[in-house]
Amino acid sequence: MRKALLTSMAAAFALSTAMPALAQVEERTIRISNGVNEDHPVGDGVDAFKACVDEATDGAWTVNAFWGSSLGDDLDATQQLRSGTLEAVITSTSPLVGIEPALGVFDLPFLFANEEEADAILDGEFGDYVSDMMPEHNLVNLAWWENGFRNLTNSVRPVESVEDLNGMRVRVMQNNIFLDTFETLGANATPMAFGEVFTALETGAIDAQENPFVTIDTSQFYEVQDYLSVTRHAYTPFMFLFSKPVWDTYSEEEQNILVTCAEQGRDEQRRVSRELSDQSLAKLRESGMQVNELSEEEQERIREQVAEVYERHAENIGPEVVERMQTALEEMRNQ
Ligand code: KDG
Repeated sequence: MRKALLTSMAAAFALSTAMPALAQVEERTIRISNGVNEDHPVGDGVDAFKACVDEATDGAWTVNAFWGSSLGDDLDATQQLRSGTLEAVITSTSPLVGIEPALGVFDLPFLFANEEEADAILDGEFGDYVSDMMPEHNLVNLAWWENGFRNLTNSVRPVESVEDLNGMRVRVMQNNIFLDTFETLGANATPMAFGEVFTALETGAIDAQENPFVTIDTSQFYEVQDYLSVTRHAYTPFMFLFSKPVWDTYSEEEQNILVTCAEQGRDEQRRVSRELSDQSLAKLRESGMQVNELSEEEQERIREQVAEVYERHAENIGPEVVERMQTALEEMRNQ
């Protein structure tokens, strides 16, 4: 529904921009909350979004991005969108499962094999299916951006086998599936907002955390972590969420500018995220972190141990949601 509506709107927008008059827009200010820092690839995506909006509105809109959870963490900022007191947030899906349980499907361990699968699912029918669930929560998902494949860092020991996780105090996002996954692997998992992680690692309140290389790099976790184990145990998407109470005050033409420019920002953000990932890994090595890749057999042992997580959480995520995801993945892999 959403895609068909927007496709027709995009055609109308393209036609309108072919006309001599610029899009008819009001003066607007859009504040975007981010938990990551500005030098994260999300910063490049926001710059591309801003440039697109500036051109489409001839400077009528002002876009102000806020970094490092300065307007609140993912969940706090998202609640502000729902009440219409903040325009936008770029957030992981994981902390939002209390608002929409279906988002938990993305937290199932080892769901995607690579970025190509993630893009195909998120930008295809399944991504629209999940995005269409957001308006009932007073939210509009403008586009899927990339957080990325998650890897484990810690300050205790190299994690070369599942047993090395025993008793390790691992911070996880505020999400029962991540909590269950790491508890199942023998760790002592602690849910925590992203903005608190650096200090908790620095003070020794926790031993470990897990995030993509570019986040470990741009949040300077290498300053307070000694070991990095390449696990790629989950792929987290970002949602570029917009407040529906604010969205409803925008004209169709203005709404289409938001979506078109968020998708342009997405393409740039994903490009930079993938380009920087290897550079960030090299920087983490240079910073003195001891990096290890888990062997294939160890990765298989972890996959087997966490397979039960799917059964335990399918009911809460929604059996139809899990089934649609698995069907979409099977169809893509069998092409
Ligand atoms: O801006 C996003 C961050 O707030 C957070 O979602 C990043 O992956 C993340 C985490 O570990 O919380």
